Order: sequence, then C-alpha cells, then structure tokens
Amino acid sequence: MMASFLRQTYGQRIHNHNNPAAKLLLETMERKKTNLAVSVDVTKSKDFLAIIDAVGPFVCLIKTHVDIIEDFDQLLIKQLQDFSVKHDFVIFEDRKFADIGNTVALQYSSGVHKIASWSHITNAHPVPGPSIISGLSSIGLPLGRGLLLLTEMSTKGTLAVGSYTEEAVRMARAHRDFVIGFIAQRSMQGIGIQADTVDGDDFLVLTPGVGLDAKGDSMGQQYRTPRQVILESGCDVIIVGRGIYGKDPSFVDGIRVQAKRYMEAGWEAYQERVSS
Ligand code: 5FU
Repeated sequence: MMASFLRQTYGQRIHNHNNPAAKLLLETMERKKTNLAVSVDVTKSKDFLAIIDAVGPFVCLIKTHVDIIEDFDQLLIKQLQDFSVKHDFVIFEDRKFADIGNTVALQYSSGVHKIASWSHITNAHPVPGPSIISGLSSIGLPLGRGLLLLTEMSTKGTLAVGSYTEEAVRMARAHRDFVIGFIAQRSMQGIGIQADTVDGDDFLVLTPGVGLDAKGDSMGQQYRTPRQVILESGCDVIIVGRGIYGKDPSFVDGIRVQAKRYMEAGWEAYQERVSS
C-alpha cells in the first residue's frame, strides 16, 4: 500500500516538507488558491516585467530563463524580487544545470546571474549522477533553496524515460533535504521502488508542456491540458508559457484573461482530484 499524497490538499502537504522553498511554494498555492506557474520566456526586460506584473495575481510561481534576456542587469533581479513580494509568488530559474559538482556550484553562485542569491528554486538534469546534487546543495541549502530534478521532459522523443527516470527518482530520495521534487509529466510516487514498499516521500511535480488551445509547436514541444496534467497524471503545478502571452507580450489585458483562464482550469482539476 502506498500513502497517497495526491488526495491531500496543498495545505496539508506543507507538513510533509522540511525544505523552506517547498514549504513556501505549498503555502503560496494554498493561500492564493492557484497551481499556475507562468514561464516568462521573452528577451527584453520591459516585456519580462510587464508580463510578470500582469500575471502576478494569478500565479504561485514565476519561472525564468534569465540567460535569454538581452538587457539583463542586477536591477532587473531587484524588480523581480519586488514583484515576488507585491504579488506573492515563488521564483524558479529554469537553469537545467548538467555539469560536474564543482562547475555547477560556480554556475549557481557566480557569473553574471548569481542565481542562488535570488531564485527560491532551480533545477538540474540528473545525467551526471548524485554529485550534481551535492554541488548545488553546497550553495543552495544554506540559503534555504530547493532543487527539482528533471526526470521526464515534455518534448517528442525525449530520452528521459524508463530506467533513467527511475534512477533519477532514487537519487532524489537520497537527498530529501535539498531535492523538493521533479520536472516531470506525471506523479513520481512509487517510481523506482518495489510495488509493496510504502513510499513516504512527498515530492512536488511541476509540469511544463501545458496548453488549452494547441497540441504542440513546430520544435517538438507537446501540450496537454491542465485537467490531463493535474487530475489524470497527478502533477502539482502547471507551467504555462506561450499559452498565456502568445506572440504579443505587450497585450497585457489579453495576458490577464489567459492567466485567469489557466488558473481556473488548474484549480478545478486539483479540486476534483482532492475530493475524489
Ligand atoms: F523541462 C522542460 C520540459 O520538459 N519542457 C518545457 O517546455 C522545460 N520546459 C520549459 O517550459 C521550456 O524551457 C519553456 O520555458 C517552458 C514551456 O514554454 P511553453 O511556451 O509553454 O511551451
């Protein structure tokens, strides 16, 4: 028998976690009644900030790729942090670290972006093995940060399947203090352990590849609906990018409407899950 966290509310699940970033995310979801994360993949600071201010009231988390911003400076980080306080959301830099421990520790703490100093959550590919977790944790754990491991991807033909996924989940279980969950396409509960073993690890699953109006893009992205992701696959957070801001990041009224639409779809699917 497996303890199922899927029927617990986000509020109840706060107590399953010790990591401050995991607690913060669950508290924010419970407080704001949203499991929507928006991925702000634009190249100009002005658009980046306008989208965040527009979607802020509807999200639990803002996901960034700061390395695509052409006019990046430290002031942008201050503005992002101010919005995180104003709108009450968690920050996740989607850096996808993938190197040896010593290198990722430097990439996480230093360089132009100094990710560890402002991003509550970041993520890593498990491909180098457990040393990537030790490297990132040497920087992030003292700061109260959390790490997500990419155990699956949303793209066509992904190699993150089968025993790769299983081994990655095992790696996470061995580092519960810093690894708070996964980027994956379904619940990872019970993955990589024997069927009759109780799985007492409540990991968060954040899921990209979510769209209500399209099935994918021309570069291998695949979309599923919030209902498929949250209710049918047992994920916790929907990550939506272009489905919300489309091709025109300056059309903030339209962006607000879309953010509300995704927030409502995600929350409805969650309510159906916890009450089933
Ligand atoms: F790990 C992953 C993944 O498997 N699929 C993704 O799409 C990450 N992503 C990110 O989510 C990707 O880098 C984008 O930042 C975002 C999805 O954006 P979209 O506009 O909703 O397709």
